[in-house]
Amino acid sequence: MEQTLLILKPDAVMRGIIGEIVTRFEKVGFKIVAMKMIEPDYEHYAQHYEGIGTLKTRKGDEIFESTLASMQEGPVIAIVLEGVEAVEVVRKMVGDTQPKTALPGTIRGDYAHVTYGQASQVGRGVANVVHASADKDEAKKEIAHWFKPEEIYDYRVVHEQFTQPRKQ
Ligand code: 3AN
Repeated sequence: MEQTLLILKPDAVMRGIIGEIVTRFEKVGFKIVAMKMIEPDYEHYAQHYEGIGTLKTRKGDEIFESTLASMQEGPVIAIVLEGVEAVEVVRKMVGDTQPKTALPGTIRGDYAHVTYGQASQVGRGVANVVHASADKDEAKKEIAHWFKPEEIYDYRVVHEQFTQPRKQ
């Protein structure tokens, strides 16, 4: 089974919508194999967003620094989700990076409306509720960056039976 990293950003934690967001992934059938509240420092986020995510290279210094500052406004919830093609399905549920263009039904489309333009006017990283790994390689690197192997648990959820061969 595939694993992916999901981060509930400070805006999600401070708005008190942790439960609502986690519920969406549980309803879909993803298994939560790791979860913790954590308030990482600049270096941790620099490695996450540039070392792994190449945000500075792709979007420049200003967006990189404002994103790191926004992420350090409070604690976040880090989660490892496991399921069939978890990386792609979780990204689908998360929606477009810019909430204004994220479709209704996605987390960013349902829980935020802000734009890149407004975020840059006020010097903030766009507050888009969650982060999710972009591809399988990023997921592997991000999970290793946020969790020790012993923080990731192995157990069964009841709906796993529907992803296993049928009993004869
Ligand atoms: P995603 O998080 O959808 O993979 P990335 O990796 O391009 O998108 O961006 C990482 C984070 O940087 C975003 N989640 C957002 O918070 C912030 N960000 C990206 N582009 C902008 C932008 N143009 N203006 C403000 N913040 C941005």
